[in-house]
Amino acid sequence: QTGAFAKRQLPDLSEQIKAATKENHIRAENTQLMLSYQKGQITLQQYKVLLCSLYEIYKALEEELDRNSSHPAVAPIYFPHELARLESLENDLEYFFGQDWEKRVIVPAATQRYKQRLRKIGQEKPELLVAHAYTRYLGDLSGGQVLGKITQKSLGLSSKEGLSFFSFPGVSSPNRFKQLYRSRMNSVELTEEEKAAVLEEAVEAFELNIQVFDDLQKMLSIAAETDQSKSGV
Ligand code: 1FH
Repeated sequence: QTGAFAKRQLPDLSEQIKAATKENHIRAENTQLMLSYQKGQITLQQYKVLLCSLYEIYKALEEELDRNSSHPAVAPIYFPHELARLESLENDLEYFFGQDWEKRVIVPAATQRYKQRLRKIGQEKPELLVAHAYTRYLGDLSGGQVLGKITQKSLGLSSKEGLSFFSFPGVSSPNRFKQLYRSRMNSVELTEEEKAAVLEEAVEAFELNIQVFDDLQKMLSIAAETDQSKSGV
């Protein structure tokens, strides 16, 4: 088929990573926590524990991105001004938990594992950070925008208070920014071996997210049972 001089066009990383994680994305959307979320059944308690986990995850992700910001596989996808979520999460946590929010952050085991994975990669294989940054940031710029509106409505929040996680003041068009981000991902120079490892890590990143959602769900149902027994039901 291909002529001797025709160079076979290899698919871009952005296309490969999307295809590689397609099934995991469907599974994530179908975790129990997210199904009730999408139906607008999120409670304040659920949202608060989700914020706690997101805080721990973004703290690790963004500290590792910052530390590796001049690494050749990180520099092209390093957009702290446009994307950084840590400060907005801190603001939201303070809004919901008050001044002493730091003492009240509780996360399940899956969140600890996710965090540890990010730390390890930041220290040992920074070229894999792109997989994690892609999974979180492009997700937040996609489905996250819908989730923001659902959250506001479900919790009956009037202004944007407690919802800064969902807003990206530095991104005027999420779609155009996603295009830019994809082109930057595609400009990262990776060996075939490294590229395969990035794809594998993206699948892992989705799995870690799914485990966090499942763990949060479990944590919340245990809390609900305890409340019931306390009230003698
Ligand atoms: Fe998503 N996502 N996502 N998503 N998502 C889209 C694109 C991405 C939802 C809808 C969409 C998660 C969750 C949810 C990514 C990661 C993650 C798009 C746009 C939509 C509509 C598709 C397109 O452009 O073709 C909904 C709804 C979700 C919750 C109910 C979680 C699992 C994220 C990972 C942590 C990524 C990386 C993309 C970009 C794909 C691309 O390459 O273009 C979600 C599930 C959120 C469970 C919270 C909890």
